[in-house]
Amino acid sequence: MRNLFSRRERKTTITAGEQEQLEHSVEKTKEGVFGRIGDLFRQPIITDETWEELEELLIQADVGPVTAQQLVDDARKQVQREELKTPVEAETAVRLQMVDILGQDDHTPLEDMPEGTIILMVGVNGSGKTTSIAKLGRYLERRERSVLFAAGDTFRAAAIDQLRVWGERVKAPVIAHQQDADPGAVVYDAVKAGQSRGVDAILVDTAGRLHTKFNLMEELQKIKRVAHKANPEADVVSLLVLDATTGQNAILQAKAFLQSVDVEGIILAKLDGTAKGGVAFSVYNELRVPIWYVGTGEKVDDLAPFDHLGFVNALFE
Ligand SMILES: Nc1nc2c(ncn2[C@@H]2O[C@H](COP(=O)(O)OP(=O)(O)O)[C@@H](O)[C@H]2O)c(=O)[nH]1
Ligand SMILES: [Mg+2]
Repeated sequence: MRNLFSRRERKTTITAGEQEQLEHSVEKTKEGVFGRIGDLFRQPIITDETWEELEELLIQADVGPVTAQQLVDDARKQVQREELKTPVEAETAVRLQMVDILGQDDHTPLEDMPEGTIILMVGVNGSGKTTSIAKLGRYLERRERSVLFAAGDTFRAAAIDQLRVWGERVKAPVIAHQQDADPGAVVYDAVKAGQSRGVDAILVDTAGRLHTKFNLMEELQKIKRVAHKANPEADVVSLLVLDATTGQNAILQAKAFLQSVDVEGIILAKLDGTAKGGVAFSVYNELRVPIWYVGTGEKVDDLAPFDHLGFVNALFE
C-alpha cells in the first residue's frame, strides 16, 4: 500500500503542544459521529453495506454529500485495485483518501514569509477574525516574529476596542483610527508603520457585514489595493476565517466570498466547539483553498497549524 509519507513534505512545523490542541479540538466531532466510522472497520469483513454506512456517517458528520461520495468511491476503488482484504487495510485506505482530499499541505508558513508581509483576515461577522488575529500574533511571536495589528474593522467602535485589548495582551502595537474611518486609510498607515519599524507581519482586521455584501466585497478589494500601494514589495496574503460550528453553511458562505476576493488560505475557527468538524474535508474539495490553521478554543494560544495527517489520525484514535 502507498506510503503515508510519500506526499510532498509539509513546511510548517507543529509543536507537540499544538498537535495536542488539534487532537483535543476534534473530540466533539469524534464523539458525535466520527467515532462510529472506526467501529465500521472493526467488523470481521467489509461489505457493500459497510461502504454505504460509511457514506451516511460522513454526511452526518457534515462532510457534505459530494465530498462524502467522492471519499467513499475513491477508498473503495483503492481497496479493489490493491486487492485489500482486511478491514484494517480498508480503514487505512479511507484514511489515505481523507488525507488526500484535504489537498496539498505545503504552503509557505507565515513564519517564513518575508519581512513586511501583510495578512488580511476576511470572513463574515462572528466567524472569528479578530480572535484569530490575536492568535496568529501569538503564534508568530512564539516563533520569534514581530507583528503589528491594523484595526480595519471600523464599522463598530467595539471592534476597534476588542483588537486593542488583544494587542495589549499579546504585546502587539495596534494601528487604529476612529469608528467609521476609511479602512483603506487604516491599512495604509499600518503598512507604513510596519515598514518603518521593520515588523515581520502586519495583521489586518476587516469588517464582515453580510447585509451590505456588495459594499463589503468592494471594500475588501480596496483594502487589498491600498496594501499593495503602501508597500508594493510586500506579499499580501488573504486568509478567510470560517466558523466550523456552522458546518456546510460555512462552505456556502465561503463560495460567496470567493466570488469577489482571492484567498490564499483558510482558518477554520471553533473546531473545538462542534461535532461538525467533518466540514474540514469539504473545504479544499469544494473551494480549492486549503486550510492553513484551525481554531482550537477561545484563548489566545488556541490555534494550531492544520496538519492533515495529524487531523485524520486524531479523528480515528
Ligand atoms: N470555542 C472557540 N471560540 C472561538 C474561536 N475563535 C473565535 N471564537 C469565538 O467566536 C466569537 C466571535 O469571534 P470574533 O473574533 O469576535 O469574530 P469576528 O466577528 O469575525 O471578528 C468570540 O466569542 C470568540 O471567542 C475558536 O477557535 N474556538
Ligand atoms: Mg471582529
